[in-house]
Amino acid sequence: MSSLLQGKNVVIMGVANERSIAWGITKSLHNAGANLIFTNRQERSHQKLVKLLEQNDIEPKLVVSCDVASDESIQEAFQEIKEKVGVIHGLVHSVAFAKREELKGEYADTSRDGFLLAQEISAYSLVAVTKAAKELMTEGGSIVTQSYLGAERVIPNYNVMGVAKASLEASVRYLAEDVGKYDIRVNAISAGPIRTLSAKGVSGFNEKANVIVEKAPLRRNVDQDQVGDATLFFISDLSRGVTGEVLHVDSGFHIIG
Ligand code: NDP
Ligand code: N5H
Repeated sequence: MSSLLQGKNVVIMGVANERSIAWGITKSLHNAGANLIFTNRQERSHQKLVKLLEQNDIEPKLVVSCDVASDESIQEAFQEIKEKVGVIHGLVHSVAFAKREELKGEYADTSRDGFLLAQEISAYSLVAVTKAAKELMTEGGSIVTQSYLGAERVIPNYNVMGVAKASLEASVRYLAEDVGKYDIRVNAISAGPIRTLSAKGVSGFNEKANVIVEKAPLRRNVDQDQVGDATLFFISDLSRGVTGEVLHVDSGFHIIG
């Protein structure tokens, strides 16, 4: 337990179950004393979240529904947060989606639809929620999103999602410039492979996780708790001099040629 985030209100988007990266983040931020507000898209995730919070004795400030595909849904969610919570100090964006059939084979085969969907849910959503959240961050704030190495390098099967993450990381930089004048920071974490619901059933996951154990400086995979603690650094004042950054939490894999 620490008091790094005592009295701070932080919105967490993207807990689907106990394996979610956003759940690792929840534990780290809760242990640092933050008041937490959650958003879910699916009813199933909402139910899992409520159960997890109960089991872990975490009292949420608020749980609201939010589908980032809809401007109306985003507006309604942040309006409710404004009315029921007021000022927020942090926002964790841990949301992505691509059609399963676009996550294999050749990137050249990506459909127009599939490209736009991946960009909309995985990259534009950060722009839309930053716009909504900044209105509530009247005391300054910190926004953190989740990326992957496929944004920087060609990683087999990651395909359309790699291009969406490249767009997400560029958005982190442009947004950081826009909101810096309000003392709001925007950063990303680029995590190594972690077995989550999203990762389930996609081709190539095991291979990527095995390579980390073989080749990364630390010779082990990362977990949700490590991403949680790195996110705590970004949400807290410990990182007050850092914005527009992409921090690799990947056992050092990205430095290996
Ligand atoms: P999860 O499946 O646990 O989380 C993905 C979340 O995205 C779900 O909670 C889902 O909500 C949410 N989501 C999808 N579409 C929408 C939408 N339209 N509106 C609102 N929420 C939506 O997987 P992860 O924890 O792995 O993924 C979290 C982030 O981490 C993603 O950005 C992913 O790309 C990134 N990442 C993951 C890595 C990994 O190896 N797992 C590595 C590096 C980055 P719901 O369940 O309600 O549909
Ligand atoms: C190189 C790899 C392995 C291949 C690529 C995986 C990419 C995964 C990302 C997206 C987010 C997965 C996804 O959208 C799956 C959906 O089509 C189907 N799943 C769902 O609908 C579930 C039920 C819901 C909860 O999922 C979502 N997203 O809403 C990359 C891996 C080594 C690392 C990795 C897994 C990265 C990443 O970005 O997640």
